[in-house]
Amino acid sequence: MRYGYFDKKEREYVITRPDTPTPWINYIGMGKYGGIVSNTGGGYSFDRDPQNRRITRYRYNNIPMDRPGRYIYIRDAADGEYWNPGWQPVQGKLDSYCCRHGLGYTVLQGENKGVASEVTYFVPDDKNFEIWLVKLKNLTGAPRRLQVFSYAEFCFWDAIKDQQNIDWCQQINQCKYEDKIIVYYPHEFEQSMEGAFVASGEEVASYDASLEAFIGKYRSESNPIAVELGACSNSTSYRMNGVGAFCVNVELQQNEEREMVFILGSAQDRSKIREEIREYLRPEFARESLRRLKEYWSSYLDKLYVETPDEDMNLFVNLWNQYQCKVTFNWSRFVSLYQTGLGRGMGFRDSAQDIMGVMHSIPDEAKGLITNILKCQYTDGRAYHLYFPLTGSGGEGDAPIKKFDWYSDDHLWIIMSVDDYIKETGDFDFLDMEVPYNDKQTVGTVWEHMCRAIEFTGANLGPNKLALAGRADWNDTLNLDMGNGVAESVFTSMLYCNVLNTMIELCSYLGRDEDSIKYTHMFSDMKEAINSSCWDGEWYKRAFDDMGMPLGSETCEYGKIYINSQSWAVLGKVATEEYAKKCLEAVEKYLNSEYGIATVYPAYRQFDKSKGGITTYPPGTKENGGIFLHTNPWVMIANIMIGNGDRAFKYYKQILPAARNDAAELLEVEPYVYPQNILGREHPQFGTGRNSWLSGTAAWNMLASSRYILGIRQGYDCLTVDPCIPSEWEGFKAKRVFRGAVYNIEVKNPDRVSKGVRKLVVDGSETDKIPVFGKGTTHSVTVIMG
Ligand code: IFM
Repeated sequence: MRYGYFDKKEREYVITRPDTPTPWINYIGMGKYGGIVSNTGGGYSFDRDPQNRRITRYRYNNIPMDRPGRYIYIRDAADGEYWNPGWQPVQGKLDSYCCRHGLGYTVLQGENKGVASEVTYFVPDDKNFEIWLVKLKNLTGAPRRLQVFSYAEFCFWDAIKDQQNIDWCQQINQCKYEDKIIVYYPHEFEQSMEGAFVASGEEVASYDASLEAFIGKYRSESNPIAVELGACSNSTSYRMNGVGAFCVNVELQQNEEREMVFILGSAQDRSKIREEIREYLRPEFARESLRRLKEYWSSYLDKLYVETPDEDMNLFVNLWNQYQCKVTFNWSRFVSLYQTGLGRGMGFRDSAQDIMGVMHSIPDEAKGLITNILKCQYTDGRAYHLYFPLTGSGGEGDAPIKKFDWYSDDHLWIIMSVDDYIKETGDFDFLDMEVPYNDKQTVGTVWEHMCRAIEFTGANLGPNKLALAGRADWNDTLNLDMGNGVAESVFTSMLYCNVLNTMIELCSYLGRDEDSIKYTHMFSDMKEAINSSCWDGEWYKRAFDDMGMPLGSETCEYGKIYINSQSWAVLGKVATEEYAKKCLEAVEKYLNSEYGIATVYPAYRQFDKSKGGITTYPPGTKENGGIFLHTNPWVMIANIMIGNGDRAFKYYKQILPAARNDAAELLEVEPYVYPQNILGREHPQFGTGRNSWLSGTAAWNMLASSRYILGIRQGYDCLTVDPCIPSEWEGFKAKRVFRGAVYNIEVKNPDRVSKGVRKLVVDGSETDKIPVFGKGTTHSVTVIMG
């Protein structure tokens, strides 16, 4: 079944019925103030940090689901009937309903009793507040008297305390009205002047600042007493719970249309709210700021545009995948409907990867985030697992601590993001920039941070000379450390090889010959260690547990073959040509399915403490044999590295959400973004997706599609176009902005090959390299494959 469609012209996903299988959400904001908005108005807001500066409340895992949210109630004063433009929470009958999720904004449109209503939610100009732009139109031939109510349920700014220490929070909460603004703040808190607020741009007929007064006893958001009675009670909340509820009276003549603005936000200084929002309360100004927001996104997307024979791919590469990359760049794995914004901050390894998904669009912001995460690195090279953007503090994650308190891979990923930034910008000076470590107040250059990351892994090897597993590697749930200190991760060893290759490439380019030689030795040693202890006959083993027993081997009853040690054997340039072909063939044979490639096969059946968290999941779920989508683009890239473009594209297409838009009932999650995981073949609900939006899947699919399938890659002193496409393609066109110059690329594939460039023509002359041109110039690139 279909719940909506892609509106390519408006760059929106349009949801045509409210009862989607799960709430289908969008994000507003640019990474500071913002929030989540579902297709029925559910969701919540926060300012810079959803744990430490929560603005509105959300009841996770609640029945009824997806409540509360940013609600507008419309009441017909003539007969008292009331409804919401987005259907929830009243769930009244609507003559028409539609939700339009756009880039950084969401529009809910509902029609009832001859009144068309529309609410647009967005954060203007990266401010610390959001606009609710409400439009009403009387479609009937007679005048109408309506009442519009706003609803935002405030949350104590520390969202964990809001749940844990209810008595304290409820005793100190204050919520008061003054001249069209309702402000919510704790009675006294570190003498802070911070607060949350809701403001109305219209004359206020009545208001409620007390949630209890607005809702009424034993009622809910679906039937608030104030809305039922047609007036709020002008309440103040001296304790308990706060709400931003206004009642505005509206009279509409026949066919008359009216716009009004409500603003929900966060204030550093409560005394300045009025001044900060004044302009934005005017509908014309609000609309103008929405236009600016759309302009921002056009410029964000403008750096890469492709026209391939595959429409779904075009839709994702040009729009939705790029959009999701920005959301993961903003919020890592911190805040979604599944990551609650409580406890788990931004992921170190996650951000390091997310950065690459936006590199071509916003390299300066990418540099900012790289710098921030480098500050999470310890002097010895390892890194925090998690960090909190508001406080800068770090955390360690959930995996059990036995002998080691570090994850074996976190620190290595940062090498990739730094290298990516340098290739995109040519800003080699960044390597000399000093960034503090998170301990001992020491400072190191970016280059030193990278070297220490390598050295940490090099200094922590196990009995097979492979990287020690630590608490876990990329697979957070593979917890092999039992206290003996000998468990080893083959994946981390391969990742180490991958980033050693990056270091070698960078050293050679920079003429750092000594370093280059050192890293070449380290790479050869590790490659040798992996090939001598981890080749299993048909594929690579995945790890050795703390008793020295292999995981991912034919000899294992469960967990015989794992995905990551096959893809990374190729990505790390560890596998010989023969082994690369064999192990990728094994992935196709044992792990692939029509909905994607599973992490492991056969999945574990019961808990096994020597393996840890992975065995807590039922077979076919998440890391235990589920299709953990983040890993799939790695297999695509590996296939491309061995020239198998047809297979890579098959893997790309089988997980492309747009391609499942007509079967959304099984997928359950949003068809416009990648979910983190899909239940695998060994699960009874095979094919169902979960945990949408925040996943490394976004960045890596962006890379797999644009840089590997289409082959458009940035280099230290050039751009490369080296496609590996389905052999049936005639070619494709692309536009790429690189270091300020526009490259209009045309790839022709007359011989219907997958890979290979026969001729390269730049600005009419045949050449073997696409140079870096000056800012503001435009160039043509023709690539003839063959
Ligand atoms: O790699 C991790 C990621 O950091 C957080 N989510 C789960 C992934 C796989 O375990």
